[in-house]
Amino acid sequence: MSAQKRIAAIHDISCFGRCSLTVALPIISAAGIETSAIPTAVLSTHTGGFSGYTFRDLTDDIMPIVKHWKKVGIDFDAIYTGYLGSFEQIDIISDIFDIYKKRGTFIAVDPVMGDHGKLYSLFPDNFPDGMKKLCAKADLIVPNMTEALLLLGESYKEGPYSKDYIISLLKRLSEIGAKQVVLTGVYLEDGKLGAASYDKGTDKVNIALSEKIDGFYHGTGDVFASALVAALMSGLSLQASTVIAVNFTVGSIKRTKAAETDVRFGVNFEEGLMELVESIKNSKEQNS
Ligand code: PXL
Repeated sequence: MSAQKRIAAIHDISCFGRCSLTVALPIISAAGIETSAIPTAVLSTHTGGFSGYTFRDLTDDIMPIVKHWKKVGIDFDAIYTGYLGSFEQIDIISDIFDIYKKRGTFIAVDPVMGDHGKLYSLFPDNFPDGMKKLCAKADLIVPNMTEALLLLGESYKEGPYSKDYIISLLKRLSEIGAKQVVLTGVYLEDGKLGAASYDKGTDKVNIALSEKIDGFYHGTGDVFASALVAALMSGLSLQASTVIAVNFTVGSIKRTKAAETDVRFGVNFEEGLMELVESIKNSKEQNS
């Protein structure tokens, strides 16, 4: 049996609304991976659709936590970052990457910045430039279409997209620095939705599509990226991990739609965790 993997997840805690750490910790842990956390901020809810939420910035706590971990001698197989609490945190996270990259840690960056063509409300206009510097140090980046175009400094357009356009985006995103890119919110025709992956090492592009479920469900980017990281760190290929993450996300949306839950409350990923673990296990067995 291989040694248990250990990941550090660096995201905010939105206390209600199923996104960021409240999603990353259970999903990655369910895959049998030890998951540590650094909260970048604490909010009463996420910022998508709620008003009057509380926000406590934890910028000053991040480096002391890492310094303590270093002193105790704690290493990580992967670091997985998401929503950051301030612009200043970009430089701090970049320093953390430098510390752990030397030790061979896999760096996954979900450049959480926006959706539907718009930067999230709390971020300044120059935030994408800072996030680009973090993406340059990553092994894997997982932007949605909005974040991809913010990173490339291009204007957002609605789909359906041509396959050539998606391939061109993937390749240009990989030129920022990461060997692996997984782009979400991809569709080549109406009624379908999924993700496209690109591995610079093999120069292979794969597109994993599923049926599109109408409506905007909050936190699905975090559910997807957490499942992707869980599958990859379980030893699966980028292509297999992307398919598993698409299916897990779609299943979570379907359960939420069937229950007619308020879309701001996030998606029911919890009842799909057993299936996620099974699909990771089956995919591992098929390849061994
Ligand atoms: O799901 C991304 C996310 C994470 N954290 C906070 C958010 C959002 C998206 O709106 O507001 C606080």
